[in-house]
Amino acid sequence: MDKTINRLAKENGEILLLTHQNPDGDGIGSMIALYRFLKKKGKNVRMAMKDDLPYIYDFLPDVDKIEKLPLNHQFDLAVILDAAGIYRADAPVNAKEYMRIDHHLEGVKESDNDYVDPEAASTTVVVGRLLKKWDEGAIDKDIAVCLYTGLLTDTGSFKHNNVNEEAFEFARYLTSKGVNPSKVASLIFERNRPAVIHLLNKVLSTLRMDYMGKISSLVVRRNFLETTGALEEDTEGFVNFARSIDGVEVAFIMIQKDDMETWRVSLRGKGNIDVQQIAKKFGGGGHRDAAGCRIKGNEEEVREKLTSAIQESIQKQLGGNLSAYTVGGKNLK
Ligand SMILES: [Mn+2]
Repeated sequence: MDKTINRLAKENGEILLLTHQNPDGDGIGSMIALYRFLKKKGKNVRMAMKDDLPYIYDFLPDVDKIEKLPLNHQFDLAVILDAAGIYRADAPVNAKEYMRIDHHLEGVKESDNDYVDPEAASTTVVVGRLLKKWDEGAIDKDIAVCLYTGLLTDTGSFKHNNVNEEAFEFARYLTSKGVNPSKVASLIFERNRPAVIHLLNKVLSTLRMDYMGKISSLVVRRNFLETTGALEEDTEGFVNFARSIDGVEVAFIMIQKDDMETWRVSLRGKGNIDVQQIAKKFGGGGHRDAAGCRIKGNEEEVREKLTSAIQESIQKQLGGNLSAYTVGGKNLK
């Protein structure tokens, strides 16, 4: 952590902050929090990402300062937040030096100054530690709101099994800095457009249960987006409906991309199965309970591939002891 602070503190050139493609609350929150802090420290800093800002995060400060990748410019230092490596920016990034601040399992070592802790509930927890150590007094309400946003979204509103003592301690701390938890939650989760609920209706109708109800899956076809007028980013969190089913060990949602043959897959576990291992088989990654990957093929092929890989993983990870781990699942239809 000290190395990371020292490296940032001594940089007097141009710093670029980045996050991953399909940015989420943790990526955006940690990027803006660090941006505002570095500005206060008099640094020459910019932010950029490849995709548009999901509108649910439009209440965060300085979102209008986020530039679009690629930038035709060389920076002195590029820092990617909440991502397994600079490659996750998914666009060319030109800098003399690279650095990574993150909480994902595994990933690329960008420099000796990286700060990665897979035990942290969110990247904003990691950034919070850095900022507190560097200059606690510079953490104002705006920075705290950004940090809280990452904590809230990456823990699934404090429901996922990455929630630990530090997560609550950090939430308490940010509240003391002026964050209103109810207001932030409402801004993020309670501004759906009717189109999103119409989309959800279509997606839920694709529900399929496999392997004695231990695997559940959902599909988002491109035409669902077209007919409802909803956006791909609106599918955020849909996979949790599949996960919420009694007896399910692994849930996934597969989202069809523009080219019609690529599927963006989100996998979710309930603590017993490490879904990051499954995503890894398809070139993806993530965390124990939440991971993702991309697979090419037609809908049925991809769904089958995933289902059999998950089944294999459940057998391997739980052995012959399936019933011992699974509560419920008796009343499945
Ligand atoms: Mn994260």
